[in-house]
Amino acid sequence: MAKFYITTPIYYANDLPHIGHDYTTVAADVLARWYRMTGREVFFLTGTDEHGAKIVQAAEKAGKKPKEFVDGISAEFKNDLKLLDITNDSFIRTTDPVHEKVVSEFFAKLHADGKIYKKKYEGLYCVHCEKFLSPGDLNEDLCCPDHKVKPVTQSEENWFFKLSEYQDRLVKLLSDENDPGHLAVYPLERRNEIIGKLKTGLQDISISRASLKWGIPMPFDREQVFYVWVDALLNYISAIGIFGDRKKFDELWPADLHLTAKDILWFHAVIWPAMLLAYGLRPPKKLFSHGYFTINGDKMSKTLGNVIRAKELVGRFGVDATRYLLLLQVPFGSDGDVSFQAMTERYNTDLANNLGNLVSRTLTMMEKYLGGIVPEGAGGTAFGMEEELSPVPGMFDRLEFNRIAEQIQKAIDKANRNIESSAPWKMAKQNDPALAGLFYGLLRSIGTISIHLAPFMPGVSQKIWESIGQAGNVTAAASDYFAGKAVSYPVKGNKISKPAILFPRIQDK
Ligand code: ME8
Repeated sequence: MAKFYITTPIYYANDLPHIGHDYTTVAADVLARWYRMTGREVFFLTGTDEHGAKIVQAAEKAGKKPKEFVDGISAEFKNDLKLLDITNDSFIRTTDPVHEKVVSEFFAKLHADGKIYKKKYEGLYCVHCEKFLSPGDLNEDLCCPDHKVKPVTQSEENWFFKLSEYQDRLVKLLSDENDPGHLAVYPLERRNEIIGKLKTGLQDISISRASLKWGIPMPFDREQVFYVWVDALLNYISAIGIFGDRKKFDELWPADLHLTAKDILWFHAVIWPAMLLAYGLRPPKKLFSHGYFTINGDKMSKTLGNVIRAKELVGRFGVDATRYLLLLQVPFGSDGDVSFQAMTERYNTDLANNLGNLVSRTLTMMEKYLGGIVPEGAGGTAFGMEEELSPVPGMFDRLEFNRIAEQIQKAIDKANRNIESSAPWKMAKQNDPALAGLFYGLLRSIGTISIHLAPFMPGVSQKIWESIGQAGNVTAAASDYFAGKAVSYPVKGNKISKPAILFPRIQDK
């Protein structure tokens, strides 16, 4: 089976990353872990986008040379990956020589094939978006609607890509599932918006800058550098060696899934596939664009001082809970508000009260009533837990992270309710012979829950798995479980070991 190739947008290295950026990466990591667990070989790519005017400005402000500046930011982004337990297989930087060579060679071919041309152009340029805006894009103050600053009139002789030639082809490959080059875009409402906009017409786009030095020089015109966006998009093929090991490239391309946020969907669903078609490559198979985080209703921004960074979340909740909480605030695909308070509430209800409590009281009572030894089992299933969690695989395929969490919480709740209704403290007093079966079922439930939580909370799931007396790795058990093989847990006679409190309650100040 071909490898599953999943990517995140490469992080723009003009500032320190915040949790909006980490959100996409955590989502990609959860999926990568899920696909590995279910038997796929995965190649998960992330990286940093390091050219363009905004980098020059930011470097100047920091009193550094652009390369020195992006080296620092790229390292900061890598720190976030470590902090969040991200298992990317590769990390690409657009200043890597191998990437720069790919950009040059890719466009040298488009140049030779007549797919690009030079023309004089005057337009309204927003330096923050790094793009020309049409008058219709401006808000009522004649400013860029995203950055609230007036664009500058810029006139340049630039190279243009004949994007307009791909209008019909793009409409077809985005809408027709049976098209051999079909690119599936989710959520469907955003796909429909893209198709609607495409049908109103497509302009050729400028792919070079004459007034900028910090970029990849064009091999056929030394006065110009490539526009940062076309340079950045090519990371998805430069990182897998399009002009290197062709076998590796063919194994991975077309990508199975590009994750993006909604603001950059046009680049990924229109410009990128057109560039690939022009070169003679198949577009990626699937794009999923997620929504935007706001903080207490406001856009995250340094000016407002409301930026939340991964370090603060991990310091407060720990890495596993941070991953869980980041993904579950809003349905993936929708916009939503995040706040420390909402995350703390969710941490206390889902993790401290529900999951933590289930594990803690089950194991405490096991020690008290059964000497901490796994008793004879009542058989394979436990409280219908496996049925309860059976929709989860389909939810992973549809990237419904918040629904997975709901499903898992329902399962935990069910096990907790079983404790309440069975009242093992009374059963123990009465020497009820059913006590052993009840605890066997609870341990089995806890094991099943940890298997399902493993892609979100790899560390905590492993701890829970070991606490019910299991040796080995929870992900290995999960692989067998999802392959439909019998997995033996809990194992009669094994000793359980109660972990330190998994999720200490947090008082919100
Ligand atoms: O766009 N909520 O990089 P980037 C959710 N370099 N997601 C957010 C967010 C928020 N508040 N803020 C940022 C770029 N993101 C380009 C990509 S790919 C060839 C080049 C998301 O650092 C953002 O939309 O500005 C994007 O998906 C990712 O973080 C990186 O954004």
